[in-house]
Amino acid sequence: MRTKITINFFILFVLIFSVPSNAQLFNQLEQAYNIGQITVDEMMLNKIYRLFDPSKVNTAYVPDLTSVIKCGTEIITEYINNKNNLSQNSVDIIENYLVIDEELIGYISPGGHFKLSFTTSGENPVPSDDFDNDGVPDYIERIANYLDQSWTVEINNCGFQAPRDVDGDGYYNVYFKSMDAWGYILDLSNGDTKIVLHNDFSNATPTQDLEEGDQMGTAKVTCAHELKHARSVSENRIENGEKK
Ligand SMILES: [Ca+2]
Ligand SMILES: [Ca+2]
Repeated sequence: MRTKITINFFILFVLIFSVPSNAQLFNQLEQAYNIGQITVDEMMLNKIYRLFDPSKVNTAYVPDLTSVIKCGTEIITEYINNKNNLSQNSVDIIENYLVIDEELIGYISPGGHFKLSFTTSGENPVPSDDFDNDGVPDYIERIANYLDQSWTVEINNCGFQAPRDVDGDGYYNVYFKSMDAWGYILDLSNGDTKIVLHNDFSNATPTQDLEEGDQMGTAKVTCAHELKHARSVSENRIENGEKK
């Protein structure tokens, strides 16, 4: 138990660095909803717009368009929980942001736990630099190593429940998207999850990771954080009596 607490504290400590919380970011928006000034559709759409397309945000309610969102999981989960209360038009708009409709290249992490699906062109390109000339973008190889390291610590060493894979092929799926968050998990209706990470972490904030630097240091912490969300979903469902 002490190890679990130590690791969770470490992840939280690094991630908190100089980034406003979602509660701070959406304070005025939620107040407007609570007093009936805006509908649930307007509230949810503005949160999703802030995550994926800030140019569409109503700045009367969300004035801060520049701060990064450290984790979008809370927003995505709120959408899924509220989906039945939203108009079909709002659902269609939001689902359109969640789809990654591009031809993707697959890469299996060296540890064999993850399948990273990416593209180096289009709307969500990852950096294509390949200094070791092995045909795989170095960005993808580094992210794969961060994910494998997180798996070793959280699943193998600490004994947390492994997250459930979306397609049952044995590799946990990871995607990349251009957005204002560093990452999020998508919790599908059957309890399977997938991780979506920022496509290049150009929105990183200063970290204390001197070895990796700000950009990849933020990526490293985000990999651990989103894996924590993913395996928490599995743990909660098993605690509720569902099968692994
Ligand atoms: Ca490479
Ligand atoms: Ca899979």
